[in-house]
Amino acid sequence: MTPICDDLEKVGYHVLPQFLTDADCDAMKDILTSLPAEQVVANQSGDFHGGRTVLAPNIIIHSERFLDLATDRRVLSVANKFFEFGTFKNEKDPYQLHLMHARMVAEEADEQELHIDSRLCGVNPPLILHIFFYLEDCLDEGSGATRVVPGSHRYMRYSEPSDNANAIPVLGKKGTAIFINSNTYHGSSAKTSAGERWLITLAFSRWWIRQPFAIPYFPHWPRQLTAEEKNLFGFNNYADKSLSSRGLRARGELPSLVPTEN
Ligand SMILES: O=C(O)CCC(=O)C(=O)O
Repeated sequence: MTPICDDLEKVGYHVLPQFLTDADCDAMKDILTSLPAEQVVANQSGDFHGGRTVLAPNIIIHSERFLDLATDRRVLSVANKFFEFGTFKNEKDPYQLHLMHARMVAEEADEQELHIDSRLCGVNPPLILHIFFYLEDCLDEGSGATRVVPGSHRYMRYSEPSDNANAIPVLGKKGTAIFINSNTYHGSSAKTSAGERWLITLAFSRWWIRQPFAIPYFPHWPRQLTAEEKNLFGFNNYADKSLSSRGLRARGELPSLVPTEN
């Protein structure tokens, strides 16, 4: 995993082809396209995600396949290394699952504004690691491929329209994984080709960052979680309600109002 982490440090991203098999991609896409309408958000023109795009949030609760991807050893070994700088020597569980969602870009969608998902430009030690998984081939201009601005993870400013000139599309077959330091400017490119382009986003953040979705509070997981998975998903990053806000244990067990079974 060293070349991946070297690239994450030097240019802010690394592209790994054939991370998922075609069969994995097809099975995941089948799950996503069968989600009930209330589980997906159709974005409107002017929304952050742009018109002609769909977002399926919190997909981890929909299938063991997504759970397995979020806990994939290959992914976690990159995360272990990525978060090493900035972690105290004896600190346990320095990062947590931040989010896992899917995004569909339909024909004639405009390019997405270049942005950073860490929300803090140029921050180092890095705060968040994103991994994008292509469920479709993105082999040509017009296929909606993710664009990245190499080196922008170090910029002490936010993206501007002029950065578009330095954005390069990540062309790759379905199954490609893009590991990206979440400071790196990126966004999908315009889609002019026919059909839908699906992508899964998986992200990990340092344990003290608020998870944008209430991941440990989902009551119905697709399967029983292991203790290790509960740690990874942030179940132990919330102080118990019986302790003061700066209590003896900064990282307590989940408050008892949360169902502990499954
Ligand atoms: O669809 C893509 O290629 C990138 C998506 C993205 O940047 C995001 O959802 O924040």
